[in-house]
Amino acid sequence: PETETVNTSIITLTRFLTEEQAKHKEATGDFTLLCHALQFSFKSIAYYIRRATLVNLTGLAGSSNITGDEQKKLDVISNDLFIEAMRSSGRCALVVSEEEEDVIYFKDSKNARYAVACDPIDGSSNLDAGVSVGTIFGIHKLAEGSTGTKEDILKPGTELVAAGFTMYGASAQLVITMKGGSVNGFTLDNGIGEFILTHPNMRIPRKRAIYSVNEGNSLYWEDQVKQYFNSLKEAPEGGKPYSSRYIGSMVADAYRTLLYGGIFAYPADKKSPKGKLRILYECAPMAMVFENAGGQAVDSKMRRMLEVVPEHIHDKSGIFMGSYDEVEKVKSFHKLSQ
Ligand code: AHM
Ligand code: MG
Repeated sequence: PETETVNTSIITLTRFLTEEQAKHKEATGDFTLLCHALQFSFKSIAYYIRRATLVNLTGLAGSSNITGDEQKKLDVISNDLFIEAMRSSGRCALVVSEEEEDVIYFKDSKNARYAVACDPIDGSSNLDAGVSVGTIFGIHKLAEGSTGTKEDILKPGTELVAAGFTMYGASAQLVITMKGGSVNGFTLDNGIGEFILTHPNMRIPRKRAIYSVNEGNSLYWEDQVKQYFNSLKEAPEGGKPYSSRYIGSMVADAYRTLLYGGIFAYPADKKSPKGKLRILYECAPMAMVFENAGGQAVDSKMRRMLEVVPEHIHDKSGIFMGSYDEVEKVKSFHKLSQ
């Protein structure tokens, strides 16, 4: 009879981070500790999302349940969890969150050298239907001698020391990349509560006939964007048109694009000339993941997304990201129209 073989040589995120730290002689362990705090917040958010419907966490914040208790919406809880994890790590000087109007400074974290941008629950309009959502994060290092100011985070994505996201889907998937490094994917094993390295050195396929965009906005698109997407619906000689896939949670759409290839876009348009997605905690971290996996990410002016510098913490941008060749095609349509 066949005996079940158990793989005992697994790489947990904890082990991975420790081994990464050992590669850098000058490392103090601060970054590793910060990542442990991130890991904790992802596990907690994943846990709450799984229980959401059962414990009445869906719906609007501010509403109350039968017993009159104040109910918190999941994105409020996730935001609180994330910020508390960053504060208690002692390694984070400031946080920018989609849920907070202003920068949050942790003045008690005297020796903190990092600044973190995050969207605690991206795609929250999907939450109540149980559709995949995610957390996006980007980590910057403070300037030499700085104790943490807005300028430490209003930087281009090229300065990010690490970035990634967690998708809460059928399982929780964590994707992380460090400056100049590869992209690694981990799956949360709920049984043992550990993120396990399941997708080492992720590489996005060079091309794939899948596009992901909210086509309901096409009325407002610029001509070159219309022409580009229309071209994908034409069948080449002996071939087929592209397939369309749109979840409406960027993390889920981006994760699929990373694995299968294709293009994800949220272009700037006549209704939203600056686009919808936020540079600091949506566009730049994703762009870093896509570039480090061999893909590309550009804004609606076809500038490299990672080089775009936000003026304000919640600044938005149009974005096209995906397989290398698919983004080249987007660029060629924009050149044609100039
Ligand atoms: P959110 O951060 O408020 O959830 O908004 C961001 C989300 C992205 O996940 C997704 O790509 C986009 O908004 C979907 O927008 P739309 O509903 O306009 O297609
Ligand atoms: Mg968001």
